[in-house]
Formats: sequence, C-alpha cells, structure tokens
Amino acid sequence: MLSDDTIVALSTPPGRGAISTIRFSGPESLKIARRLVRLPDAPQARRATLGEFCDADGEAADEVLLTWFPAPNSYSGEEVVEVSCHGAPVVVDYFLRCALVQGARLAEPGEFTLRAFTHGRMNLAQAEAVRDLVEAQTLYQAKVAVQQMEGALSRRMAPLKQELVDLIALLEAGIDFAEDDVSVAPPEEITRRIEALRAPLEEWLASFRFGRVVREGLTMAIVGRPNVGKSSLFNRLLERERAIVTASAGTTRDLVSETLNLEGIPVRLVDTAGIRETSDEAESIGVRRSFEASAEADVTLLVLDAVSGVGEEDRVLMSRFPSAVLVMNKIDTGKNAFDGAQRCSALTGDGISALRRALVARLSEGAAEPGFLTNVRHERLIREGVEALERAADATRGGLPHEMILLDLYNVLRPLGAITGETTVEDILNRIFSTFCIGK
Ligand SMILES: Nc1nc2c(ncn2[C@@H]2O[C@H](COP(=O)(O)OP(=O)(O)OP(=O)(O)O)[C@@H](O)[C@H]2O)c(=O)[nH]1
Ligand SMILES: [Mg+2]
Repeated sequence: MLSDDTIVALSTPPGRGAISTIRFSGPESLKIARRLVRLPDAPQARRATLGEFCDADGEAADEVLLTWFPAPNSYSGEEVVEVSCHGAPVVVDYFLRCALVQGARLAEPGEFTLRAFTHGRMNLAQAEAVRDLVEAQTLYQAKVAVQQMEGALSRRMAPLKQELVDLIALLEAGIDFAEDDVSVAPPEEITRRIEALRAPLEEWLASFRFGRVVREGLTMAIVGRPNVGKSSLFNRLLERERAIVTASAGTTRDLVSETLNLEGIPVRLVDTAGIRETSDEAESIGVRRSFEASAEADVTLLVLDAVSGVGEEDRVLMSRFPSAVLVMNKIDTGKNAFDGAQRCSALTGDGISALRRALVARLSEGAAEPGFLTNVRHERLIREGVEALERAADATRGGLPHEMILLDLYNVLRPLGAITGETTVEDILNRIFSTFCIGK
C-alpha cells in the first residue's frame, strides 16, 4: 500500500549553512528531482551524484549532490531522493517552489516517518524514538532513544506478547474444539501463566520512574542546617561558582536553581537556605522556601557536616526528609564519619563523582535493562494491560468460563499491540492455525 503522492521538505534546519538537504518521498521522487537537477548520467542507487539545480529556463541556481534510494530499501520504504545543495535559504526556497510546480507536495510534520511506519519499515515505538532522538537534550537521552529506535522496547515485549498469544490460542482452541465442557488447561495452569506474564510487566512499569526522569529530567533540592556546605556542594556539582559561599551561617536566603547534566540526565538543582529557628524575617521566609523546594523536588539531598558531626537538629531534619539522600560533607577535614551517608568534600571535590554515580544508581533502580519505559503513552498501555491481566486472574480463580477469561486476555493484548502499533488479530490466527492441527 504505497502512497500515491510525493512529498518534499527541507530536512536540515532552516537558515544559512554549509549544506541544506531536501528530501523527497513517494513514487515521483526521482522523476521530479531529475527535472530539477541536471545530472551527467542516470543516478545509481544509494550513490551521491554531482549535478546542477537548474530552473525551468535551464539556468543553473546551484551545484548539488543527488542521492537516490529506491523503494523499498529507503527510510520511508518508498522511493526517496535526497538533494544536498549549498545552505543558502534563497536557493532552498526556490528549489522547494520548483519541486511543488513539478507536482510534489510539502510534507506535514513527521510525514516521512509516518510513511516509514505505514510501510512497515519501523513500528510505532520506533517511530516515536526517532522523535525522541531528535529532541534529545543530553547524549544519554539520545542513546536511550537510539536503543528504542533499534527495537529494544519491541524486543523486550515480543516474548511476553508471544506467551500471551499462546495462552489465548490455547483457550480459544478449548472453546472451539472441545466437544463437551472439558477444559484445555486446569485453572491453576492458567493462573500460573497469567502470573508469569504479570510479573515482568509490573517490573517494566516500575522502570518508567527512571524512564521519565531520563526523558523529562528531574528536580533535586539540596537542604540541611546552615553552614554545612550546601551552596559549596551546589557549585561543585555545577562545576562553577554560581551560589554565594561564606564562612558565616545563614548566607543563602533565597532559592537558587540551575540546570545540571547528571550523567546524561537533565537535573534542575536547587540550593536552599539553611534550616534553623530564626527571628530574622527574610531568613525565616527562606527556611519556609527550603521546605517547599524539597516538597516539590523529585530528589532531596540532605547535607550533613563532618566537622560539627550529626546532631539533634540533623536528626530532626532526617525525620522531616525520610527519603532524602544523606550526604556527609567536609570529609577533607578528616573528621566524623556517619554510616549510610554518601561522603564527599565540596571543597576538594573528593567523593563527588561517587556521589553523582550513587544518585544515578538510585534513580535507575529497576531500569538496568535496555528498553525501559520512557514514554507516558507506553506506560498507560502497559498499565491497562496489567489491569486486564488482574481481571483475567480473578476470572480464572472465580471459575468463570473461558470465554470470559479470553475477553480479559484480549484486553491485555490490545494495549500491548498498540505500543508497537501492530495488528494483533492476525497474530492469534497465525498462532491458532500453526500450533493446532485443524483438520476441518
Ligand atoms: N573544609 C571544608 N569546608 C567546606 C566544605 N564545604 C563547604 N565548606 C565551608 O563551609 C562554609 C559554609 O559553606 P556554604 O556552602 O556557604 O554552606 P551553606 O550550607 O550553603 O550555608 P548557608 O547558605 O548559610 O545555609 C564555607 O566557609 C565553606 O568554605 C568542605 O567540603 N570542606
Ligand atoms: Mg548556602
């Protein structure tokens, strides 16, 4: 099912540059491009050929490179032509106008990738990953997107889907071909197979917490008593002197925030006022803001001071921020250790890379495998699937007929199939007809 129109678009960013690439996709791609580009010979597949962009009067407007990707081995699965011209906006604009005159249509956003999906060059999750890759703000985000583009998510899902389809096929066969009410599988067996599906799906859902962090970044607040070195740690993590540091307690009054790249995760880091009882009005407002910042943050770092040791005020703060990451600062002084805290010196930089790694490790719990969930659409669909699995398990335990269990199982299959955008009815049919010898 190929599209019958040919689309064209500037595929590189608009504006002046060394090169701009214009891309065509559709049946007329080569025909239209060849009307615009004069070549010495017929182009060879996937080889760049030097030519001249000439307008209708035969006047040369640029020297260009043309590359032809015949269908179906192209990005979109259709005939694709790429023309690289010099990055002069007037030339690009003129080229596009000439292409339209020759019958091409300007592509809608994402239309090349939509066509790639329609022609089975990639599934829906992979197409989404192309978008994520282009939008990546850190190298790590880009790498995660590439994994998904190369099918990490689909590969992780495939065996689960296969198990589900097997189970559905088994129950379907029982309904279609059992003469009387003989069960094809005892309920314990069905329950076991449902559970075997649910556990990995739940694990996968758990990876979304990290996936979202990778995709959208997070907010991290640094809190603690005055003078423990919060602003120093803030500056050290940012690798620049952003916040004011002095030897006197109560230096930071207001929130200071900056963006930090934490091993590829975009983090909004917030420095706060030291928390203590105070009669100073500005400082007490600052203290209130420290609590607010921590409440809004995804992660709180509670800084302790090796010189003064862990005192009663720190213990109060630990109970106020029970899920905070404890950081023991000023270890360069050789004083006081505290079990369970990440040790570092904001002054010398000692322990800072370990702190960064510990933070990333904490964020990535449950997301060790490639193909973790980053996309809220995928998360919703898997959640929907898990809920339907739970209903199927209940139906099995309640001794309901297989028709009812099947209804729930199809409600698992549908959202799972929607992640990659496959049609799933065919899977069932293939499975049923391949594993059961139906001699009708
Ligand atoms: N020896 C040593 N001194 C440190 C370290 N980190 C901070 N300091 C010193 O501790 C003092 C307070 O540092 P700040 O970073 O301003 O502390 P703060 O927690 O932001 O203080 P407030 O903003 O007042 O709450 C300064 O004199 C810093 O130089 C460290 O790792 N080792
Ligand atoms: Mg400070």
